[in-house]
Amino acid sequence: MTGTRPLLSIGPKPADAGWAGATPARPLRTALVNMPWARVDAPSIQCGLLASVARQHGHECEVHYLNLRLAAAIGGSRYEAIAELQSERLHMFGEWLFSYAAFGDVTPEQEYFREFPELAETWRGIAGTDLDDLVTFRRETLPAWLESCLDGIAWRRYDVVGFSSTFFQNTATLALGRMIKERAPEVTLVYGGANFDGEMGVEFQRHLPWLDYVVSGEGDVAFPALLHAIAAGSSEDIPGVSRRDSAGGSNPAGDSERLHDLDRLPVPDYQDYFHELARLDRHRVLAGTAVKLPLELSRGCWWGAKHHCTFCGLNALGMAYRAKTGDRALTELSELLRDYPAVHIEAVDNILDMKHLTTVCAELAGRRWDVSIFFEVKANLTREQLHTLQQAGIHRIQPGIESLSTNVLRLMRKGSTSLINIRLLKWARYYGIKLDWNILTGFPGEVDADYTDQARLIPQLVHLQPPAGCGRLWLERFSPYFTDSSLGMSNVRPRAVYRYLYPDRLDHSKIAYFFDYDTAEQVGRTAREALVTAVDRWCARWSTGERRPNLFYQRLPEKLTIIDSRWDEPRKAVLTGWRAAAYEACGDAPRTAASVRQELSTGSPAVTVEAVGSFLAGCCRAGVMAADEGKFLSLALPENPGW
Ligand code: B12
Ligand code: SF4
Repeated sequence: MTGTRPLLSIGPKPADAGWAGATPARPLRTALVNMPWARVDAPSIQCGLLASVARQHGHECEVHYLNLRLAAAIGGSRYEAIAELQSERLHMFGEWLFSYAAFGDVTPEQEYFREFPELAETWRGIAGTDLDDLVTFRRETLPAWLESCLDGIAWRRYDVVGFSSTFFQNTATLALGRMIKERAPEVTLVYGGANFDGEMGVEFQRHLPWLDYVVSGEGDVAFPALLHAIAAGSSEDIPGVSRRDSAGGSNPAGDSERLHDLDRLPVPDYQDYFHELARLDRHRVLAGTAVKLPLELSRGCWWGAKHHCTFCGLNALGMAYRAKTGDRALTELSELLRDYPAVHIEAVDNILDMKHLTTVCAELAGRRWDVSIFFEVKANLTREQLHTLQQAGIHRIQPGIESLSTNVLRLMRKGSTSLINIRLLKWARYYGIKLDWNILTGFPGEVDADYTDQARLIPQLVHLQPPAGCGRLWLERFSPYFTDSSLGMSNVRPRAVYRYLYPDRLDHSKIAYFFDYDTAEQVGRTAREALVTAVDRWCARWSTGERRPNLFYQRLPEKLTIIDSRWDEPRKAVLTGWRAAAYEACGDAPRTAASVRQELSTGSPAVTVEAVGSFLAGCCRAGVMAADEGKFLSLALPENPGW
């Protein structure tokens, strides 16, 4: 807990002091705003949660989904194409589009186009027009749309308007705030969200006079405390809240207090999202995409609290793991599914709570709801655990695989190995669980062999789900690579793109989230290209409409038949006796030859460790088993679906 002074209201639990609905001096009329380019196929959990919190503390609160309005105005497909535009070179196109409305000319458009020439083609794909039209879209269409937002909502009727900003919502958020302040200076503006954490929020506030308050960190305690203070006319310091002082400067106040008992959070209210969707042309807004309901069961990261992955931008202060109880989690999930017309759930947790496997997931498996749930998980889940997830309706996971090289995984402190990651790929395929994963490269300390070994391994894995791609890691604020120069990143500086988005009066090193850096490059081009080519080929095998490559085995009396269609010429091998048992013994977890020999010893005392080791090595040469650091993992899946 970062806050030391008592907050304005007194809660029953000392650990979460400040968390309670003490009656405010007067109920405030508040609004929260979700700006472009927030996704349109899901309500905002930030706004939905803080709206519930504000109401719980006696204030009125409405959420304005202006992202949906823009999608309705320009068409959902075009909106989504801009919002989802990914780029290895980080052009932050959506942010650039609204930066003119926020700040006027920062740099001439032509300079941005010179830095990112690929955008001409991208824009043609999105809008079918040229760069002149793009400039008109930026200078006229979007500012006019913001004017319509200004006119279309009676902002004056609110005491407080709060903007939530994560990802590429920032310039739109800043632009509309400035316009509201010009028109209705009496309305108090509060900014929060990941884009305002730490020194970023302080720097924005120092230079942008329309930011009355900025909340850094979690808002569940700080936001209602701030509303109570505004209602009471108090200027008492609140941890995490920086306020514009009378001299125009800001008054930084550290990080906000965190709620320890997450069961005490209200359920997020998504009504305003569905009302707005119903008011607008739903089909135009969503362009055929299904609505997802965000669900939060935990905060922080139980792995990162012990071993912060070197590239991970989660704020170390927010790493301490807190989770809702199983009962509360189930109640919340039931309420969401009961109250809203959606069957897709997306958990926003950084990592699944292992306790939830035996509580929430086991219970869900019994309920047999027709839902589809997404979760971020740790890659070391076992076959049984993946089975539980599948039965619980968790059909898509992001397992943080990041690499198939044990050395690289060590460099990133992932706590996983090549074989552990392959095991996950294997059993996820067996249970039909879709994976979101990538191969990351560029970690200081990598050597050629880390790349060439992966390139050699990949052709044997083509029956498993490929990564979305292979790309260099991004240096993120708050990550160990950012905070600890001994880890190998030097000359850390804001990514080039920021100078096209924000005026110079803001110190870009204080507002940037993504950074460029120098690092001693040890990996040669040939090794790098070998890996990229192997990944591309793997992806291509899965993207064609043809039959996917397969590697499975049939279990029959006293034999195991391996059927392999990963190659042009399908192959078949029959294993008998202890060899069949040894192959299966390496199915669920990586095993050493000695431990396999031990398992076999009851039935086949005559088999030596050497014989087992030589058989397993032969399986590796045949491409039906993978080995790493003295352990073996079989690659074929059982054909029998009933395991
Ligand atoms: C779920 C998630 C995703 C999901 C879904 C994202 C989505 N589109 O909805 C997926 C997996 C797709 C994803 C992808 C990415 N993500 Co992500 N993701 C998260 C995650 C884990 C949870 C966010 C969340 O919903 N939390 C739950 C809500 C309730 O908490 P909250 O956002 O912290 O909000 C609290 C406070 O910020 C504050 N607050 C928020 N708004 C407001 C407003 C006011 C007025 C006030 C007072 C307070 C306030 O109060 C809230 C409640 O306590 C966060 C990490 C984290 N734990 O926060 C990263 C995070 C948001 N992601 C991040 C990043 C960088 C990415 C990626 C670029 C990939 C990457 N390199 O990691 C992509 C980009 C996606 C895109 N749209 O472009 C960064 C964002 C940085 C930034 N400046 O915005 C974060 C913070 C993680 C990190 N540090 O690296 N992500
Ligand atoms: S990368 Fe994932 S597992 Fe690692 S510290 Fe971050 S959230 Fe935790």
